[in-house]
Amino acid sequence: MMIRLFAFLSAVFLSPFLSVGAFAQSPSQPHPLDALTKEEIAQSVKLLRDQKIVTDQTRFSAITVLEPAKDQVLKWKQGDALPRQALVILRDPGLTREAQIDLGSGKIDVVDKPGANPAILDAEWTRGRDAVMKDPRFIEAMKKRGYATPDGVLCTPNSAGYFPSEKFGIRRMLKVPCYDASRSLHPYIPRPIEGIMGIVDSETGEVVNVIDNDPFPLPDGTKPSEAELQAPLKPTAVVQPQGSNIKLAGSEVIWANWSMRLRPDKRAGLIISRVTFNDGKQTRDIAYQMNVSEMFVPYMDPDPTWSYRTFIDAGEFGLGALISPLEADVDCPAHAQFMDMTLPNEIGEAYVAPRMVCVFERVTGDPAWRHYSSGAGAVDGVQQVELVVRHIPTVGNYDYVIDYVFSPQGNIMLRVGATGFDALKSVRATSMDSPTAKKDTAYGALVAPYVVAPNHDHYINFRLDLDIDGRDNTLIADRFELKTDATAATRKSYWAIASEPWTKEGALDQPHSIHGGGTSWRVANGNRKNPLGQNPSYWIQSHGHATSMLDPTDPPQARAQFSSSSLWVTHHREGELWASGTYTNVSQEDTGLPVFAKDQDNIINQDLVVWHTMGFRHATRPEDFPILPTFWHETTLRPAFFFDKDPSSGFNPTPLGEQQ
Ligand SMILES: [Cu+2]
Repeated sequence: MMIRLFAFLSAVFLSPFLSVGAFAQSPSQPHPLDALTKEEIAQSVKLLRDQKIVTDQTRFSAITVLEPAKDQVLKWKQGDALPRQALVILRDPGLTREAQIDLGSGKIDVVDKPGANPAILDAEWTRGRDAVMKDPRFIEAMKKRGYATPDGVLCTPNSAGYFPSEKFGIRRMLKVPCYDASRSLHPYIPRPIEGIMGIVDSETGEVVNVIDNDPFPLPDGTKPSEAELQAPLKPTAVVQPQGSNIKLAGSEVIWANWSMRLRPDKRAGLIISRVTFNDGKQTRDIAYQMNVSEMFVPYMDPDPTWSYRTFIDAGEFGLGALISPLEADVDCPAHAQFMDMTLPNEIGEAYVAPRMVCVFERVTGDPAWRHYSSGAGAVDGVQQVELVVRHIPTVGNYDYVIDYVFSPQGNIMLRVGATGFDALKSVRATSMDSPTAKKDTAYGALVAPYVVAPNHDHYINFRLDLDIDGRDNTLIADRFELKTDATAATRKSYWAIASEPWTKEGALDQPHSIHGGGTSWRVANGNRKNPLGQNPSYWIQSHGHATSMLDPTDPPQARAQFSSSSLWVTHHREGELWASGTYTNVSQEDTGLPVFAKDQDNIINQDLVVWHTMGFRHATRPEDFPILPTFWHETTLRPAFFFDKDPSSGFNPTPLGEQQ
């Protein structure tokens, strides 16, 4: 009998209707991997103050849970004592320190981190902006552009990048471009003022330089006319007449056969841990942890006020720090459950980020499977339903919709949708027929009169600590090989799969898309077998992701070397968390993956971490303007030999004579 397990949602046309669920982190069912509570953040700061490790001037770049060792977490059971430690990154002028605090005993270990630069602090951002806007060179440069005073001008500091020729060393620089909000391109897109940029030491407030090149007058603002606005479609929504199938308990999410734990993180945004699938007989490990570990966005414009724009967003700003509240019926369906989460600020206080994550089920509108039987004259099948776990950091002009999507078939899809708006540059050209058009569009597309969107890349690295049926795994290269037989009377060529283990840590320099030949990568457990005698595995199926084309000696590329490969593999080690290293603000080189992989450890039958760089080149176009329609990219973790059948089908493959 066909079992319709996943047909309990139905898409219908109707008006918005359902109430919005909400819950906060529950302190009642704590787990060692949970985020620090408000009380634990306060306790950490009090201990540091009581022991005179910090002053009122010290800034707290991070106050985060220091995870117990993986061994310890895997042995831990509900009811056991809860090991709790905090990791605090402290910044005083010229000095970075890390404090490890045992919240049980109150013991604190502090180490200096010479030369390390944590993320840009709010206070620095404001100090840098204000210092530039008061600088006489800046005021003079603005006068040349027709601004009698900087009032009404909007200046927004960027991370400065690191360029050895500038000789700033480890100073915490910011670079400050400005915009004219009175001549906006859209209600929230101010028009860029080109050729001017302040360079400021954000810690001292010293304005080191003001670049003032090629002033030209800006045109007036624009806004869409009523006639240009499309008439809205009639509403579409999803109903759940029997309620939600999602169970939330503390940080744990349970849906269908899946369970996982969610944790907010100031740097990563959201960390998902202990991802398991119950196959009806047992609960099986798939991932110990998954999260975005870094994001690199280099722009491709050599203009001196643009070329530094090579952002390493998670380490320079923090995706959790920039998380935006989610809106029902825009960001997530109205029936989604929204989660408030607690994060620390830089003065040592906890705050609640409202509606930071949403969790919902959806029907995709696609068949999960179907078959038309001509004998019966009927279609049999079920519709696909999936679970989405979503958060949306807003990093300057970009909003990144970051989804983890779980299917009843055992798939996990990692999806990133870039929206918001392209970074924009004011130019003289009004069309490609303008005299300056060729020069203006050498590194980007004209997206509106007087506006170019410079081309750029997005590289989002996911740290995937996969544990396929346990910790000891092997990375397998499934190579698609051509087999030929010139003497055959009929077919002369075929492909076959040749599988071999990948033996060492490092970047995988082979294309790894299953499409178009090449190699498909699989994390397998060689110590287990499914009922068919095969080693349970998960394929990592990306879909043509880009890798960085920048020269390896180009300073931005040296800082974000992870972007040179779509897939890296390392041996699991405690504390190796960030693809570009722990300290990326004005970093000189990537101290993450290239360092983690340097000793080329043997990784056969070991605890592996795979690091996937989801990359896309953003060649801009007028259709990106004014608001970028969400631009999706996806990678699928897909079971292979993990099950002995489709786990969603209910089909029993046992021969009839052997059934009990
Ligand atoms: Cu883009």
